[in-house]
Amino acid sequence: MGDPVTSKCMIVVSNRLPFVLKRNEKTGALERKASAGGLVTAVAPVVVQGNGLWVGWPGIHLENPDEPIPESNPNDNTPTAGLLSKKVVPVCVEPGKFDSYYNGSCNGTFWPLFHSMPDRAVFLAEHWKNYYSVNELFAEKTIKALKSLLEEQSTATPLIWIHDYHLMLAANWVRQIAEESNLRLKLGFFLHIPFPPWNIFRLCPWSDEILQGILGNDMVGFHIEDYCLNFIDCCQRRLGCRVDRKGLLVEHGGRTVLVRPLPIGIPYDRFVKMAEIAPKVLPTNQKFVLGVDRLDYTKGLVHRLKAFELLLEKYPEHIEKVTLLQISVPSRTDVKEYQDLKEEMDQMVGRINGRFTTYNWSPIRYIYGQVGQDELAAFYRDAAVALVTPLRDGMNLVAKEFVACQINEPPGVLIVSPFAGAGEMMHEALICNPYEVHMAAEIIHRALTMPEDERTLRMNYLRRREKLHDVNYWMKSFFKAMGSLREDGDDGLPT
Ligand code: ADQ
Repeated sequence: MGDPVTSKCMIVVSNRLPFVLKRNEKTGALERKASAGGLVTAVAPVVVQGNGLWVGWPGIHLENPDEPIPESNPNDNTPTAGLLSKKVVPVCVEPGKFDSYYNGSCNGTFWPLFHSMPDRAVFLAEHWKNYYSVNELFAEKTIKALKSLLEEQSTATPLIWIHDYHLMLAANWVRQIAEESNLRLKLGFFLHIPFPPWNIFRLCPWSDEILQGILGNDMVGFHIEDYCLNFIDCCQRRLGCRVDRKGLLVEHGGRTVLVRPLPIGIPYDRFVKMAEIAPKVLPTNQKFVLGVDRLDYTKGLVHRLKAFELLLEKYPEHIEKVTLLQISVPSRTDVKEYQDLKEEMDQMVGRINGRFTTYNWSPIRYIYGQVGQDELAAFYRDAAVALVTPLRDGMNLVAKEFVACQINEPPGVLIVSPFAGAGEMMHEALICNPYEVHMAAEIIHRALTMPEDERTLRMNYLRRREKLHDVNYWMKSFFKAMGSLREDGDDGLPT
């Protein structure tokens, strides 16, 4: 969609930098390693092309926090290629504290709670204390970055864009220090995961502080309106704020905070191009049902395998003709729940394969690892069906990437869960409640046997919507919501 959006003066603040640093075992030198994940795919190109800075944890404990960040490798073709080291501000946290903040609070408390899985959430005052102080540290680093940007561009009003549930408290401190030091800024926040309803959110012992922290921003964005309304409801019921549900506004501390649904998109044209040139990797003598996910309990992977097993049981005509290709990228591997999930997946794949494998076919091909973007595009392009069946998901970029890569005629079919943000808007997909595995098996069968003209009709609508609402559109919507899109509409730069 047109030229990419760039920003004159923007600081992105997120838990991780858009790449991680690794130490070369032989030379001891630091090297960059690309990360998988929604945020990087979406935001990195914008910071690369604009005059921005990125504040975040470098993925490694640096004994010397001033050790220079290496430049990207010349062969790097990831979204962060071209992000110069001077645009990167690492936040170094002592390992014990980081573990408590990240694995304890972020992944142990907020991830399950915000995905409406409170039984999995652990509430520990010690983790909260570290969450609090790491957020404070991020705020201090952000202020430092803000000062350096203002020195370079004294006339600009920098836009600070804080991301996700790791940093829900940071805005308040940034605002406070900026006001004391008379610094200009605009603060925006985007939550990449769902915001839960009041009856779930209220279980958090620190709910007031979280709401107050988020309300330190001028604008708060969520993927869909449901999450906006949940947030507004919590502000009213917990803090007693005056709210406007229609206008999506919350009054707090003498300011009015804008709450906006900003559904994230993907770099659509880049995926189409990748699909056009990626060599074939899948055999053509059978149909592939594709799953691509981080290995996470929210993604509904165990339910998915069960549904596929039921499909083979109920419809044996698919035996030797259809294969489930499940690609799971390792995630949060130090957390026990994730280790348990890996074990469960390994066992299930083994059991189902043991049950159905014939001498020339196995029902499930399971890749536990990250795959390259070109290979991923080829999988998306050549799969007959994509199974995007999370139990709960903020948006889900895989559904969108699959649709973008569907350049073959006739196209494949997207199956999506109504509990993903994507399921709220990709109406022409087959909608599948992942909890009822028998129904899910029926829907996979329906997708595999859908007439060509229906597939084409559905996919055309899906592709059109994703092309229009791509990642540039998302960025523009964010800038517009911040009231900082240039009036002349020339280049979409925030002023
Ligand atoms: P995630 O939970 O990481 O993101 P998702 O939106 O699906 O989920 O994004 C995953 C990204 O990782 C995709 O771009 C995908 O291509 C890539 N990926 C996944 N598995 C891979 C593999 N094995 N190899 C290579 N790449 C792989 C969070 C929220 C989501 C929200 C995004 C963006 O949980 O709901 O959509 O942020 O806001």
